[in-house]
Amino acid sequence: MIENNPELIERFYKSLYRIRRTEEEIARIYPTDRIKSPVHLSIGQEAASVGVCEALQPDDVVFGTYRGHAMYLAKGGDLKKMIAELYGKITGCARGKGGSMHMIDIEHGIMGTSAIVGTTIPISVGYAYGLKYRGRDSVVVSFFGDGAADEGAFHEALSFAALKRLPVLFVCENNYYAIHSHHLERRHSDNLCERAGTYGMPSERIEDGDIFKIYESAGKYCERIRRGEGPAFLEIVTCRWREHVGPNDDFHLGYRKKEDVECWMENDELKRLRRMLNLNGQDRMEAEIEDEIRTAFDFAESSLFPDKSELHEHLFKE
Ligand SMILES: Cc1ncc(C[n+]2csc(CCOP(=O)(O)OP(=O)(O)O)c2C)c(N)n1
Ligand SMILES: [Mg+2]
Repeated sequence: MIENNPELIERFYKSLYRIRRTEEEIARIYPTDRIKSPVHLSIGQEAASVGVCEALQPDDVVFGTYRGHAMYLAKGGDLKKMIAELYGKITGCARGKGGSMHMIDIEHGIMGTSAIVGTTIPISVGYAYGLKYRGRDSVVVSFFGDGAADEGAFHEALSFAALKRLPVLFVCENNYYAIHSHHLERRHSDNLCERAGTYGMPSERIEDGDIFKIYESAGKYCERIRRGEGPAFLEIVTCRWREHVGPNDDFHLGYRKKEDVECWMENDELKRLRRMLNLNGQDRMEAEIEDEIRTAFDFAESSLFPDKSELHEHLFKE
């Protein structure tokens, strides 16, 4: 029973707490206009990124979407560079020119995120093709939302990855909405796993957001991928607590029921893990993370904006 493994509980809790608190700070600072980019918060969805990324090896790589803070932090991305990027500062992970939707930290295997829905899926498949061609045994994880599964590129990428038995784990964070459209307003059935299966890859759907199940399933698929048996598909049903973009909740809009979100809040993985922790170490761990977050915001505040000459840098490969 991995639920009884104290080392794992601590690792999961630490990562979940770090992401939650970082995003709560982003939400708090956002109205001051010091953050210069729109923010798509992952609050409520963290267990998907943490469960999957904890199952990876350091050499594995991830690609993601504009809702990418959790993935970036869970894979070990530099927090100072992330906050500086949100502030539009030169010390940011994309030199202050990308903002929240363009998280990247190649040193830690975070290959990039994009604002254009679905675009990183074929890019991650291309990357996996490159890895296979060179005989490397790393796994590529492609994170995307349920809305991306409506794009043609999603289907083309899955089909090609299965055909060439590429080392990709597709991870769909299904929060049921593309902006304000429920998935059943966008397609006939909600079973993404069944669709992935028709392309020729194993797939699994985790419906309750249980981080241990996510970790085990991702680990199982990564082993399979490393054995050269081709791609796999993991659908993680989850819930975005805040508005599509921005720091607030959005119950006043009426496109979803408050009770549906509150139900996920009551079953929050962060709270569950906190109850499972050995309380002795918890205060110290949380204090260290709070310190790291404060330092990251101070770093962003005191960094400089890019010089005008930066405008024409990094547009093309040099
Ligand atoms: C190609 C493309 N089409 C439309 C949009 C507008 N758009 C931005 S976010 C979004 C919803 C995507 O939903 P999903 O993939 O489920 O991600 P979530 O926001 O739920 O994390 C849409 C349609 C876009 N950015 N790119
Ligand atoms: Mg969605």
